[in-house]
Amino acid sequence: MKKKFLLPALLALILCQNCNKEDINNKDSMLAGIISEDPGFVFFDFSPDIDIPNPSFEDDLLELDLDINKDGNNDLQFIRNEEGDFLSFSIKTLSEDFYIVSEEVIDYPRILRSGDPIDCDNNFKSGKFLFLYRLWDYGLNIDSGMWFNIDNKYFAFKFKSQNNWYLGWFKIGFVNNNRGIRLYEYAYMLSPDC
Ligand SMILES: [Ca+2]
Ligand SMILES: [Ca+2]
Repeated sequence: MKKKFLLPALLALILCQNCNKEDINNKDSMLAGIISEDPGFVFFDFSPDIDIPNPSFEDDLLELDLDINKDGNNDLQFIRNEEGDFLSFSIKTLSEDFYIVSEEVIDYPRILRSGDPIDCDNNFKSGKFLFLYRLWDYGLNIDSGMWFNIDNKYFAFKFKSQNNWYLGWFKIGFVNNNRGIRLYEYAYMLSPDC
């Protein structure tokens, strides 16, 4: 009788050698832009999307604090800074338990496309990160940053809450000829081994 169960078990073992580390069911990873039915998965859609600056507000909205996990403490700050001939967009983590996946050498949020894997071993950092800046100086146009003309892509984050780790993605874009940032939606999921 026991032999009957041995073969399927062996097969499962062999198949699992090929288990994809990027599989959405793997608790240590998730995929940018992909919505899961996992019970530990939270999805939040801005509807309507939020633009910074925002013409529907009386004052131009230049900074926006977000409480990603709705625990009463803000986690992320989006910043639009325009002074004279200088315009920049950046993002800041507001808690020491909140991290963003950054490029290795310079602190730009890494650009992810839909379906790109987000893993615990990505280059997570806290602090302030630049999306892009534009400077008009002495008749020269100086552009820097990796997020120019990106109309909808993702950056990844992780945070710790009540001793649990969560991995997440955030969908944003730069609109109006790179003069505005648009926030679309975000998601996160429980990822115990981060
Ligand atoms: Ca929070
Ligand atoms: Ca939206």
